[in-house]
Amino acid sequence: MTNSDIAAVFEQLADILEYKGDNAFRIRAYRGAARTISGLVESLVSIRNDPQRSLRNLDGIGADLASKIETLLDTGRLPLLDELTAEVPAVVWEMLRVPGLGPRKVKLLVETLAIDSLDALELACQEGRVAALKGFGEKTQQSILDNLPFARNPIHSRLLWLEADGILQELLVWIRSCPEARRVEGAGSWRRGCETVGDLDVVVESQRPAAVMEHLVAWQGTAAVLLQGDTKTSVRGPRNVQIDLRVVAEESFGAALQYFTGSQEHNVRLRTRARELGLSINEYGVYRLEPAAEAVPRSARGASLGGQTEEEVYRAVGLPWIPPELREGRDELVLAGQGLIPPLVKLDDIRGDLHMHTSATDGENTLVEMVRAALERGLKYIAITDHSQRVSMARGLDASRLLRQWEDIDTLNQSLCADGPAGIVVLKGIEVDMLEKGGLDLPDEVLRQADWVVASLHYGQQQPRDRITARILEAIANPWVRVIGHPTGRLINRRPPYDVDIEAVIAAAAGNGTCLEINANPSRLDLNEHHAAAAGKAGVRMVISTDAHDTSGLDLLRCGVLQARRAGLSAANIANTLPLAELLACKRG
Ligand code: DGT
Ligand code: CA
Ligand code: CA
Ligand code: ZN
Repeated sequence: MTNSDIAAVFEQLADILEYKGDNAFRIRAYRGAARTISGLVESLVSIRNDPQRSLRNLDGIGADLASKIETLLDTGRLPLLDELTAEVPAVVWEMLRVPGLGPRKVKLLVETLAIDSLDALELACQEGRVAALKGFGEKTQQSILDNLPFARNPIHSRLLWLEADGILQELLVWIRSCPEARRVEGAGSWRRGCETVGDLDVVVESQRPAAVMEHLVAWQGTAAVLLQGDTKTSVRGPRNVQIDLRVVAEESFGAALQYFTGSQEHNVRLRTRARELGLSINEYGVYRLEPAAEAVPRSARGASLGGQTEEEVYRAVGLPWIPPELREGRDELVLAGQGLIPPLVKLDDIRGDLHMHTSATDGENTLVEMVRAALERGLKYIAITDHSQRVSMARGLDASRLLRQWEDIDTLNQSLCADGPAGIVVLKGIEVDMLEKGGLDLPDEVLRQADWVVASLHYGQQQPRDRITARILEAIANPWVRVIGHPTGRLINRRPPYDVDIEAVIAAAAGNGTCLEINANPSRLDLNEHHAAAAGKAGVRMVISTDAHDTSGLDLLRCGVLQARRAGLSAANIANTLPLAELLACKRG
């Protein structure tokens, strides 16, 4: 089992226990464990096998969870989950995919209305039976109806990029351990850094394809073999994901990697360009197009003009290498042809993280622990941005608690520079809520004392477009607000964005010098690539922040960087690539 499988098991346990009305503390522990595990870069197997380390040293993993992880690693199953699953009707899992329906609401629907399918749920809504339930009402009923197509759409069951990455990294380590494998690379939508990934594609260079394919079949993550050919094998892997492996010879590796990285649309355009130059590109290489080439067997078509590396393939059609994140068949070939592909922002360019939570609100780690973790990761500055009071579920801060936190931050900054220059500067920040009725959750006299204000919209997400847009525009115009957090509120696979006029938001942000966030959480990635690209063109600076709720959450920056790269953004588009003094000079209150 991979990290991603195990995280999914703990999420399921938490859902099912919540459904059954179990102890809130226990539920929280499972969710925390799932979060820690999905944020781990290293595999649980290697941590367990390292005699110097212990699973119990991971954040939020005690003796009980450690032993459950071991059971999962050893047997691939967890008896507790099997038992609990048997006690709950299967429709529960389907219903949990409807945005806005949590375990408690699902339970009420199942037990009082005897809902046994999404169709039955739809009918119950249409007949008004859902609205009549305690705690539901007309609004919730309508929102369930609106959200049913979302839950039914298979696109919302694709793996998040980070989940796919967890599985793929373990797979790559395994394939690279095969003595017959030479170059081994992941391709497809994973390599392009897409928000979600359908199946995993791996390209391998080898002179003995059969040995490499046998090696994949022998992987501990392989659950079933779907197809086995001479140079291609497909298996079902962890989390039911399909894995497509292609094995090619040295002279074709670059051509195959290019082909299987896609996207399909990018490849179609690249081949069209090749044809116009009298060339043909396929997964084996680049060839000169002969008249009636189809009639000639491939082996007789003459030597390949390139294919050992991707660079050779692009060079053959007069182009520089194009970063995979841009290969979506938009304008990348035109830009590349004019030498106008921008240098994309890199993880190393990011100097600070400007959105994170501590145990003062709904974070898992203390201020000091977060700062230490940020220092270990080489960040030069961070902003502590806990929730404001409106977010009562997270024990949001009122003015007096916030001012006390800021005193702690002052003291901490002083101690950080007690013996020489500080390695990191901690900014006094807040994630202030945009209230349903308009306005912000803390007065300007408080906000003006902050170093960094993130304004976010968490409540009233069902309001009509003009209301939502007006609330955000008001926050953008506030002189103390530096950045709008997760500007559309979507949660990938779980909740559509709220209805907002994003063009108006971008124009206002540009006009006020307010930044927009690219929230790096793999479920948010908000702004998305299209909006981020538009914001960049409009001259808006973006901030890539993790919104970390624990120390391991700080590792998510790379997901936000990938999203920014897909939007074609450079370091100059991203505010937190700036040195601190320049960052703070960006928008003056
Ligand atoms: P996914 O798996 O749905 O997240 O998306 P991809 O892009 O990984 O798609 P996939 O796995 O079907 O194929 C990987 C790449 O291989 C794809 O981006 C382009 C190339 N490819 C696969 N099948 C075809 C095809 O039938 N025609 C063309 N032109 N390209 C293909
Ligand atoms: Ca794929
Ligand atoms: Ca595939
Ligand atoms: Zn936050």
